[in-house]
Amino acid sequence: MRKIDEAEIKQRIEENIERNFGISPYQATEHQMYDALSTSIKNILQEKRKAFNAAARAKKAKKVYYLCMEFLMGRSLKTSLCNLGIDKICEKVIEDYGFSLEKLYENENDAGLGNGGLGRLAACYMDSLASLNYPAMGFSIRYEYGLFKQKIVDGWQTELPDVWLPGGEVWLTPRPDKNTVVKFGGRIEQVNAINGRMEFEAIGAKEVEALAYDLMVSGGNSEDVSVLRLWRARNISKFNMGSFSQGDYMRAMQEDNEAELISKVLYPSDDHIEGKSLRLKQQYFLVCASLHSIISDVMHQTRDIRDLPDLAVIHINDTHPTLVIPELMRVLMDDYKLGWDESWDIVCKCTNYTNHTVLAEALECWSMDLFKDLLPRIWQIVCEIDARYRAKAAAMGLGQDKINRTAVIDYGAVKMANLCCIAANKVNGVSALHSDILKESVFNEYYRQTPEKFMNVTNGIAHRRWLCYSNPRLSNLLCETIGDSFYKHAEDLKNFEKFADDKQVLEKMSQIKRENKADFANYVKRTQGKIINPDSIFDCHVKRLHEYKRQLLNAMRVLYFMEIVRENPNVDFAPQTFIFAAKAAPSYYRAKEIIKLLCCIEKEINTDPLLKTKINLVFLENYCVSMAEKLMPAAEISEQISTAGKEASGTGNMKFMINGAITLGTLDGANVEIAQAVGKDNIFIFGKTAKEVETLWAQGYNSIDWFNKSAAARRVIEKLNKGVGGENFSSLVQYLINGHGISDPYMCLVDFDSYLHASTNINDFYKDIYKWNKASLYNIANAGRFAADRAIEEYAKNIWNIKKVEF
Ligand code: 26Q
Repeated sequence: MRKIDEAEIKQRIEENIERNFGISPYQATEHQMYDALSTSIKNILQEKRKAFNAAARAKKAKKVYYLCMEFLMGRSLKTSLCNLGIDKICEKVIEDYGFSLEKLYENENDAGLGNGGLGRLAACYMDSLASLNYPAMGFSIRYEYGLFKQKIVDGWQTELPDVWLPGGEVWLTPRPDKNTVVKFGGRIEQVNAINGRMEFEAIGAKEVEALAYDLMVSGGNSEDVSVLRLWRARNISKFNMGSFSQGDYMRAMQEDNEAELISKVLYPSDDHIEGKSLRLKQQYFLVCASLHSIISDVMHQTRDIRDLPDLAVIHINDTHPTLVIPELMRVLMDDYKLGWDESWDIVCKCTNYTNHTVLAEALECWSMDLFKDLLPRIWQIVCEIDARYRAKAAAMGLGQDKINRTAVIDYGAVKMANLCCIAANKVNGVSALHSDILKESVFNEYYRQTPEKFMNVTNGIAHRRWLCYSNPRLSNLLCETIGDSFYKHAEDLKNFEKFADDKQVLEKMSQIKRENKADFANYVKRTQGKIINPDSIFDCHVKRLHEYKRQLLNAMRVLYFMEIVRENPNVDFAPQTFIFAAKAAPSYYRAKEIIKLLCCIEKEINTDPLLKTKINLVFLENYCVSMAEKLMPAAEISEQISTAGKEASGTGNMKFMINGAITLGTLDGANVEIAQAVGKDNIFIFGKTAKEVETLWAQGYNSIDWFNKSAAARRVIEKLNKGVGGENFSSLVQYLINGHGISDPYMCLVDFDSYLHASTNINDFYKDIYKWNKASLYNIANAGRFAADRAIEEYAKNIWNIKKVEF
């Protein structure tokens, strides 16, 4: 890495402040200083990227193009400084100008262009790709508004727009040279080509301009910088002159808005799929513009489009960018004049698909009518893919039923996951358990047809961001004990096991956790006005709100503890703070009702002086990446309690683990592998397994039986019936035991007693600080395998077949 010194940083800052604001650094406001430093860093990254690109090109290196509708990047300044290794230098420079670097960081809005796990995973992978010197580019949409800001009003979630621009623009570089055009609708006409080939033209299609903005993602102590290209939609024709000349001024202006709507806002739901035309437009917009970039990138290096599979591999992250399959077919056939078979062969070689869910309601389907109208040429191609698949399946002897279930189009709907499984070179799940479920049930038929396609890559997190930079105290202790090699090689954390019986180290861990908890308590007080006791156990349940993640089960547990303490105020119960944070999809009523319940529990506790000394619950508003970075280092218990078989992987579980929190969880998603990694003494597992859940379900689950079996559950239900914090929750009682149709669909009642039991055990365990810290140490020491670096190495080797650019 080229050395960047203090003088260079100063010079760049001074130039930027002069150019942008016409002042000297000593006259700047804090925000102007933030702006100037960020611009300086962006420029450094751009220069690095240029050099890396030149090296990659010279080697004709194959590049991965990662397509995803979401990238939950969070803040850039701190990570970039740390990754470049210039945080200390910058701290000094900024102090010389009279500012604090820590405070400067707070000027940056989170780039919240994602809902949760899927988008954050994409962001972590960009970091690792750059850190490991793999040639890579990400593509997404430059949403004007990211995920909504959550405000709790009287216990209910309300949503406010997340205005991250223009502030966030500092990190974006407009790339007018990369702009392109995306066409929607129109009528497809077959035109006679000279050589007798069929050729197609879209008549009357609406054109939308895609404007490119690049965001640089630095690697940790590496030569590479990844680029995330974000597309913004703009009306191309500027104004419909026809409408103007007819005097229809308002209509002309309105049409202008319609195109721009495409990149206006991120869809805020990650559970059920609404077949909205705007969402399909967003997906095609992303795919079409990105593919244009990919192909022009490749055609800079070769004259023959047939070289595409040697130079490019496209990743379809969840089904949202599936349209890249038919779009690439269209480009190869219509623009490059290849035949069907040759095009199909290239498409199959170039595309790979990761699945992130097995929930039936989250599998993407599009209505045929919508599809046909919006994307007529793509529709033709999808029909042909469907017809050819059906013919092939029939020839293989598949029954009609199976053919219908596995084909692309069925019952007037286009099934995106099916299209991916048919076309993609590799299909992978995101944890061992999840990948097995894909093979055994959801994609079983494809697995039988093409077993070699199916892979597992267990998710990983950017450990530099989530450990080294978020938790400097723990990082320093690690450096003092095992050296700093874990920064580049997360597996080296394993060496920390040697200190498992070192009382000094264990005591230091206690001290670090206590300091981190105090920092977090201050942050909560400052930003949310809530008081939490840093001497209580921090038990954390933070993630999107969803029935399957069972925040309701946790709420039931807290209600039960409240009853116990009320009944016997002298009960042996170490003070505990239950920390919740979660956003609910705006249209998901049940999720909002659960937030309301949590807020009512909080209220009830706060009005009971006795209870308050033992139990505290806080619901933190507006959970986001920056909040998570402050919470993880302070967490002691990590709640990972989804119904087994439902959480594909989870990644929060890994962030907690690497910061020394102990998991209280079910055998679901990556928890299974966490349990294997740390051993049964260092994790608290409870509840039914995925297989048991499936069997119970198949037998006809009846929640009343479980209600009758559990005295504790009856007590909680009674409490819910009486009301919490002065509000009535009988509808949740209905949901759990008297609902019409299926009650308690995520089996809270089944796992309740076993959850209580495990909670009591973990609390007893906490009483011995050496035992606790030893378990915590084993968690840290074995978290290396959950680093994104490991996941990216697996993708590179087993799925993408790409090589690092060596220097
Ligand atoms: C689809 C169509 C229309 C509107 C929205 C969507 C949509 C958007 C986001 C559907 C799903 C998502 C996000 C899914 C997600 O975050 N899944 C999580 O992915 C993580 C990374 O692999 C896993 O760790 C989690 O287990 C999984 O739930």
